[in-house]
Amino acid sequence: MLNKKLLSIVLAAGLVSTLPAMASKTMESIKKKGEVSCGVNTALAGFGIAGSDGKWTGFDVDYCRAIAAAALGDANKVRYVPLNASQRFTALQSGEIDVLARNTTWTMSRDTQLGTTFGATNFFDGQGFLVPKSLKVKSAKQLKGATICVQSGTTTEKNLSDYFRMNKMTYKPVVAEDLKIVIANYNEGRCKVFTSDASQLAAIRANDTKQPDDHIILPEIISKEPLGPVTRQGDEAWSKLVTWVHFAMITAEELGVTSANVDQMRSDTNPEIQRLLGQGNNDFGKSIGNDAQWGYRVIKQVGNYGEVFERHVGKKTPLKLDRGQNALWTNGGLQYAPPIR
Ligand SMILES: N[C@@H](CCC(=O)N[C@@H](CS)C(=O)NCC(=O)O)C(=O)O
Repeated sequence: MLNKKLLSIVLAAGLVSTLPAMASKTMESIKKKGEVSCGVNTALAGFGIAGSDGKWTGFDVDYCRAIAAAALGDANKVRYVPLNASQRFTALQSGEIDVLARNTTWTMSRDTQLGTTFGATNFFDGQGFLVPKSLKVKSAKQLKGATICVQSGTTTEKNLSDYFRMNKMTYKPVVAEDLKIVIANYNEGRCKVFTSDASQLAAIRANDTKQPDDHIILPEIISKEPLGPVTRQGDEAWSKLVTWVHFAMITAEELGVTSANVDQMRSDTNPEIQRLLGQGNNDFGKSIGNDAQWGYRVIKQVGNYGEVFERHVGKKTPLKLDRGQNALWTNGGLQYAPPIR
């Protein structure tokens, strides 16, 4: 048995280049259950919603599917647990879910005080305001004294209070825990303004208002909302797997590997593609408690990041979102993956 000092000397000398694969309790339990328990939105079209057939779809749902494809070999082996904002961290802390994939903002207190951990940002967002056109408001600066609908247990609530205080304006929050109630409050006029992350405003305008064209999102974006999956602290192998699933999807987009061409790409000689897909002697899965083909399965069964974005929230969907900050770094966006090597 090497003691710590000796181990560091050995590592520094480059005599031992890797440590043994990390064991993951979460992975063990998932294998036993045969499914990944994934915390998702209660009903937010484009991100996470169950259809009348009970089938879950959405951008975040595809993250759950990608994790299941990597961890269990089958994107369908997911148990979806719908959670509102206030319930989500307790569900993770208690072990009810293995991962939370539900527009959750990475903040310092959430990362360091809740026994939870963040690693990937799968959607760069920011908080905005949705208003009926009939209000004839063009800027958030005109919202003095407004009634504003907001969901509790969110960063949204806090940013709202900071923004109005900073701009020396008053407002009346109309708060509810359940998204359905927040939406009903807005649609039934109990508030004039709806505030949340801009992506969620686009989803709500498209799917939950009578006439989407009667509503506009104001130009001000008042916060940074880096949204990403959350895992429990203390199971690094699992947390790293969840993070690297996102990086694999970004890497695939960078390399032009899609769900449609991934089988051909397996014989491509580009070493980056070989590492992503676990070809040749490459096995980057082992160190995250997995096998060499984890990346291949993610792309084959779910797709690369761009495919998932366009499928659920892109220009051809009711949400009509631009890639914006979620474009690849090579296209002027913020989505960037560290190299697989
Ligand atoms: N990103 C923010 C807000 C996330 C959030 O919960 N947004 C609401 C927008 S209304 C939502 O998506 N609710 C969906 C639900 O409760 O199912 C956070 O992490 O606190």
